[in-house]
Amino acid sequence: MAVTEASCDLTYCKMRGFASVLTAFIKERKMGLNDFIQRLVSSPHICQHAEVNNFMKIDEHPNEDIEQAILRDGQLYLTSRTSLAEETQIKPSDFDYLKIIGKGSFGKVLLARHKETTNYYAVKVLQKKIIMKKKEQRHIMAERSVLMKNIKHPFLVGLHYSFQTTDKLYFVLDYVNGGELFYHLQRERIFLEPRARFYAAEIASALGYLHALHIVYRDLKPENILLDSSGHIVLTDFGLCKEGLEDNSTTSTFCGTPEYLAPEVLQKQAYDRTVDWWCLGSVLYEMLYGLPPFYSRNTAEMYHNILHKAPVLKPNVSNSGRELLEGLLQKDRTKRLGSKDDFLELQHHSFFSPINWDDLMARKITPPFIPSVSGPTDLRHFDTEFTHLPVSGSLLNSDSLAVTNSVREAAGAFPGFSYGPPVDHLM
Ligand code: ISQ
Repeated sequence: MAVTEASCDLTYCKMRGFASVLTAFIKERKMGLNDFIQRLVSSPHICQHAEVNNFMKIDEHPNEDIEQAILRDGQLYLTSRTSLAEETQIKPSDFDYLKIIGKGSFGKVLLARHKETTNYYAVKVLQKKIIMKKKEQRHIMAERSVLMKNIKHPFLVGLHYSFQTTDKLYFVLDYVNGGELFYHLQRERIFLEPRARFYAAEIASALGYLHALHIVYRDLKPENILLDSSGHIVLTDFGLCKEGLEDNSTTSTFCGTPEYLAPEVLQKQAYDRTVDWWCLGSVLYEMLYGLPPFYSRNTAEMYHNILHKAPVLKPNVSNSGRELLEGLLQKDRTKRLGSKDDFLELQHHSFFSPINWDDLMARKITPPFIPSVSGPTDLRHFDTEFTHLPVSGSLLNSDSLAVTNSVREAAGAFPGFSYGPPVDHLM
């Protein structure tokens, strides 16, 4: 059959039309699938389901080049493990480890400089073995997934990467060196109200943001509240955050330090996001009065006070300040300030009336105090108990350790942990 130019054009047009319809169809299906998977992976309850795991292939065949869903910069990507590893290619030896700046039961936080870019980071290194012994994988994976949940807020520490070696997990975080808020509070005993208000407002806005993402911080405590070099709040350590709490749901795991523990947590009862408003009340109380609200050197007495005593609110704090503390330190969480409209209730409280919340979020409010630091390597605000410790060489050559059974067991216990931004966003 003779093919005329016109019929060829027609066929071509038809083909193009068909192709574009097909492309649009595939795109739509792909978006639908992405949306579906995104919902799956952002819900820990659903993710734990065997069939969902099977579908996602998250826990199986870790060395195979299978397609999997990853959330990166809030976007869902379908990729293969090997290509992710190749693309991310971030490893311990990419950094110079300069000092230890913090230490906890699972591992340590180090000041590190990325060799290529010379940018500074706080690298949190956790020992898999220890996490596994304490059966804390779920918390740690929660920390990673919380940090990855497209969390970007001016007063929350940012995650740049997470990666793992056989025996360690690494979080590459924003580095801030203004010191712990309570390091400054201890030096000054109390803060005047405008200063306490500024910090409480920045903390509240970070908590309100997390709540909007169905995340409960739960363990707000002095060492998790840092200042950056310009004097703004940075909340760290999402290790004990609880994810996936929808409006009506509660959870009842217990851990944390006693001073700021809400009565419901202390009693191992179910709790919800209002636990964070209790903790904020405790922080604010300590800033204004110089001690935690129910403090006693005797821990049993402190527990008793938390459960049964009203907070002592001496009149050296303004009426609105005392009223706010009373609302936040309400033992019955259903009556606590924030139990109905969450952060909105705090924003509208008279104690915060001098705060312009839009300016606060835009970091436009000048901090009441600027920590004196000469540059990124100025560690004067970190505890010398840490900074004087030698940086262990095992950070670099951890994978050459003798492979014991527990190391072997720990090695595969954190599938899907590693994370890195696209190459053109590196650092
Ligand atoms: C960032 N900068 C300094 C110290 C830190 C501690 C924990 C997490 C992040 C940090």
